[in-house]
Amino acid sequence: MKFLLLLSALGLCWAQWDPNTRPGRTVIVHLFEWRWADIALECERYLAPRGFGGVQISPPNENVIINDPLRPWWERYQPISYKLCTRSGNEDEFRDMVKRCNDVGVHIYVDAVINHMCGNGVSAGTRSTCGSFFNPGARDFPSVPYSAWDFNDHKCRTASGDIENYNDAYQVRDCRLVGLLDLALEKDYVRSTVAEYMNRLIDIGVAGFRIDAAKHMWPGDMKAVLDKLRHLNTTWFPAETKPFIYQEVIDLGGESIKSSEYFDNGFVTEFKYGAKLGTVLRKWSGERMAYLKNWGEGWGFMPSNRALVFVDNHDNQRGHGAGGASILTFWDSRLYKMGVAFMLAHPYGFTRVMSSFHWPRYFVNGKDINDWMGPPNDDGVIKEVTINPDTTCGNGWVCEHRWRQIRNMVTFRNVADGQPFANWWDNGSNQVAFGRGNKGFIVFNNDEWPLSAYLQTGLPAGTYCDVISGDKIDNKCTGMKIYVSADGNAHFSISNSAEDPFIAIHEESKLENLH
Ligand code: QV4
Ligand code: CA
Repeated sequence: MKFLLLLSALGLCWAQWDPNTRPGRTVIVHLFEWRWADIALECERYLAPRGFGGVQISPPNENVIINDPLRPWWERYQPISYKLCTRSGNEDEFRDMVKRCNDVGVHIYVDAVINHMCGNGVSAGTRSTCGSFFNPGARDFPSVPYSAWDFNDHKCRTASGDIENYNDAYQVRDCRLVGLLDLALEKDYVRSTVAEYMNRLIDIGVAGFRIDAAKHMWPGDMKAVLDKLRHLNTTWFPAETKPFIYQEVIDLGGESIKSSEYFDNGFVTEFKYGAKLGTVLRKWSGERMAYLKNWGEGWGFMPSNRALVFVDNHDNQRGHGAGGASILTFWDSRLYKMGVAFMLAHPYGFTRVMSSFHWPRYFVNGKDINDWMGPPNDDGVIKEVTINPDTTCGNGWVCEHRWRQIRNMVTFRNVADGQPFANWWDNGSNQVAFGRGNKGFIVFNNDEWPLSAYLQTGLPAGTYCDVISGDKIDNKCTGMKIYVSADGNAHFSISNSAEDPFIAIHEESKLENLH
């Protein structure tokens, strides 16, 4: 504790790198486009009981209303003001969600769109989700207020005013990303205005922020904003707690801008993670699971204590952003479950699970021309998330976070938290296994033939329920059982045609010996 006090005395408090989840909760879920009322319900009925640490929410600030195409999901990445009213709900509903989720130990992480305002091509008189007037052509956003002085038009050196070359760091920061009006974050007025918006959210009770388009802001400008942020609300957080910061920086290598430039501000999204994991599980480019033995920094990823990791995100699950065709999504459900399970079992990084909505993909020349489609809605009003008797979601919500294989691996990660990567085994091909100290063990068969092996699990002797094929309920296994002998060995048999060709066991899935 003394060390911590010293750190904080030196102003080196590590908090912006502390995810601020409750102890023993190690995973956040992105409830993409959910309404605040539904998130509050999900915190209470599902996320808290299942040990989720938090929720990344869609941008809560007023955005432009786009009608061509009709209400695309990406209209929420075109701010009009920092008023808390969007299709997900109004300020009262936002406050209610934050309080109810915090009260059950599930924290809220806000998607902060602070690099820009709406697109340059949006015409004046276009409506916005809170009815605010604005005029992009005149750079006039009176509800903030921002005026022409507050944008980078004068600073950008490209002919179009848009980013034209991602190898020129000046363009990437000072010009418009796909035409989005670029804020002058070198100005104290803009920094203070952005910080005031984020501080209002901190006072309401949020635990941290995803910084959208962080690559497009100078790290120093962003630090100037972060240094203006208050500590978290002590109703739910210890005094002097800083907000958790994770910055969206797409760095697959080969560009002028590097993720490491942003490490001093907080965590950074590691986009190589999902791209590489998808390639390995699809067995593309000669990749095989046996190569995952040194997964993490060994694969050239950023340090684990700066990495926000995910299998897919709201962009690359629909061909936006980075990752390409290798990205696994709910559309590829069998491999997707394997990928998410691998991510949640492996100690590398801080993990985020995606929770999506369905849309009717329609490919023309290999591109989904429906990639813009927004959330399930009735004439523009986002549909509520209904829960089916089998605990899946209805109304077009995918709810990957409620799939047994995924929610049980959230428990696995929580149980294994802090335990070392151990007992790696592979068959030189696509059959692998590894453990987490003496708390958990997982086995994958991604080969075209059965797996049958005696493996050292590192676990205490006993009968364990496989949490992939079932659950442990009333001290019984609804799925497969695994028998670990006194020396820690167990036999695993996995058919290559199994619905889910992987097995996971952990301390809490062990049956009690009832004498
Ligand atoms: C169009 C033209 C532009 C033109 C402009 C004129 O393409 O050349 O200058 O009109 O106004 C939408 C449209 C896009 C349109 C733009 C309006 O798709 O065609 O430009 O609006 O300017 C999301 C979507 C974008 C969407 C944007 C704003 O992905 O398609 O653009 O929201 O609505 C890079 C970044 C990374 C970014 C990623 C997508 O480094 O930060 O691209 N990811 C984040 C978010 C992402 C969001 C944004 C950033 C922008 O995850 O969801 O983009 O906030 O890799
Ligand atoms: Ca910028």
